[in-house]
Amino acid sequence: DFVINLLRHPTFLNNEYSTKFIDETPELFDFKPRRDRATKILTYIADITVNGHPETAGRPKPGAAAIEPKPPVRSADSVPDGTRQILDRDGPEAVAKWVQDQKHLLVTDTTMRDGHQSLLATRMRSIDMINAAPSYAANMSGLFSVECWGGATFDVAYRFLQECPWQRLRDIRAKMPNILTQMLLRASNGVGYTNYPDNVVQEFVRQAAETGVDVFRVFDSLNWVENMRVAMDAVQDAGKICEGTICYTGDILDPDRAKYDLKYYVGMAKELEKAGAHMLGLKDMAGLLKASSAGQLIRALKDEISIPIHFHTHDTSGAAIATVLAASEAGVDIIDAAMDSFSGNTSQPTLGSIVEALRHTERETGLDIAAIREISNYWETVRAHYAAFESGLQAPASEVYLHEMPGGQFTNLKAQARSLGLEERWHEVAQAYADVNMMFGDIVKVTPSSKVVGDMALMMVSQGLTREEVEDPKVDVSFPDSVIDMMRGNLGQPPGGFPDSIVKKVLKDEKPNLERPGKHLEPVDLEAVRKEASEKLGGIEIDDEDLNGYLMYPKVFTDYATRHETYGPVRTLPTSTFFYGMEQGDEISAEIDPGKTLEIRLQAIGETDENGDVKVFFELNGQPRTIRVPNRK
Ligand code: BTN
Ligand code: 3PY
Ligand code: ZN
Repeated sequence: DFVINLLRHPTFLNNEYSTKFIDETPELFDFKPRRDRATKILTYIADITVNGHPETAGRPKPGAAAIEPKPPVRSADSVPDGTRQILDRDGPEAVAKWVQDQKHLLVTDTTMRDGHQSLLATRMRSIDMINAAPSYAANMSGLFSVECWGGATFDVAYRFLQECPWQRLRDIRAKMPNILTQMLLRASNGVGYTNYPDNVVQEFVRQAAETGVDVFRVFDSLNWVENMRVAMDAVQDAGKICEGTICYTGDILDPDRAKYDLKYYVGMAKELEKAGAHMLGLKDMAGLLKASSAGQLIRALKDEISIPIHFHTHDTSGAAIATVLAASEAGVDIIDAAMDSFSGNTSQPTLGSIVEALRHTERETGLDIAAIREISNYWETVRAHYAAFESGLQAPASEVYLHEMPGGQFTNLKAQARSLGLEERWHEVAQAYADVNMMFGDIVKVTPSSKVVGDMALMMVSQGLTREEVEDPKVDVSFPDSVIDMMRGNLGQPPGGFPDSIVKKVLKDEKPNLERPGKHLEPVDLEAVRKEASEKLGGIEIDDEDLNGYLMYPKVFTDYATRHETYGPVRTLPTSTFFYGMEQGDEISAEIDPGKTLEIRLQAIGETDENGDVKVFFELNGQPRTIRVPNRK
């Protein structure tokens, strides 16, 4: 039955479906009664309209700028060739060679990943990205890549946005077929916070490559190359671009931070080149590389390795553009920037301003500034809808050189501090963060090691503990689980190891594991896990993408899948409706399949009845529909 239904389905015949075709096409299951997707979506809208969305309750509301975002113009309907065609035609080494042959500075746009991760707690929804993708394809084909996947976006898509990260990737890829898509991968920590068994990492990379990632920026949260090889090898096996990445910390000019000197970075770069990296990523996740040292570092790296260099930084200090220009001057090949309206502060430096700064110079980017403005104006209206997730950060600050928090963590930790009632004591948290770093032996702080440092800092401020007290063998301290886990060696080893005294204090008599964590993790039986996930979800089919979601985050995935069963493809709703529901008289469209659009009008909201339910009256494609939801307010 099923196969015949599938083959006859018009979308299948037209070859225009995107992912989750089976999941999203219930007529395939017509032999099995279930609620249709329109009813599910109306139920979601009714529920949010009556009860509000839990994530936006009590937060600032979108202001007057939050008009419905109109996709930016396209200069042409045909799509010019870009970097993607080089990869597909000639492979990753050819892309690296092509990059090196370019005189101009190449640019990666981070808006769809690090931009919103660093400014809006990673809450940007797929639909807002997919609507921009055709203009990138038409007008921005000179970009090196668009970073649009990985990091925290994977988890947040399932957990908070009720959408499938794989589908996001597939849809962006389909609408932007000429620009390389880039992801951030935490090596053996995948897109999670813990070390996964090797075959889980390998399977994740294989699937990401198949679904649409072209460039994998692979880093380790303690800069341990040993712990990066499994992921790097998997990227190479998939025929994609492996950007082996150094995380930058400290200050190469500071004699007191000699652990992270020029020699250290050059040594790590050579190791990564030897491990088969097609490019070197230089990831300055906190924005610590100063303009005064960038030239020296980039020149030294250029002298010592022969692969292209891709520089990433954050503008937390307000000085990132100076560093980018210094790196450009020193010959860096590619830099990261965010579209203007998603740039600055804890995000990347401003793309349009970098383009302008290099105009009429040897390194002129060739990007079209009018197209950049057009796209940035679109992102500006998109951003207005996410007012609930703005951090309220008012100004850049040099305090970042004290605490060294990654841009993607800063606002998160601030929110955590707020929830613990420590908001007015933020500057103490910043100082504690710096103290914990030194207590742990001066380590790289980036997900997940940054979370460990943050957990410890919050604990110390809330309990009024100083570094001296924590280190004092006579003071009894109950450490956060994440600290115990890291001292056990479960995130690997930093250069020189963790200081013996702190390991002893945390682990007492327990001996840490100094080997690569993955070495001690049994491979996962993938088919058994697929079966387990399916059984937990009432027997639904678990495809390879779902399986990879489940492997990273079992509970987050099953919660998502359960809600999906109730609410349907809510990813197709406009962002205003998703977070705030509708008002009487509002009309929206939701394209639930290519060419299949629901026209939804909210006619009226009834009174709460004696059972505590509310009737919400809709018109769906011109036909009246009534949905009853509980009033939980
Ligand atoms: C989330 O909870 O993270 C988002 C998914 C939506 C949850 C639904 S929205 C309608 C209903 N009201 C709630 O408070 N939760 C569910
Ligand atoms: C992440 O791992 O999500 C990061 O952005 C690290 O900087
Ligand atoms: Zn970053």
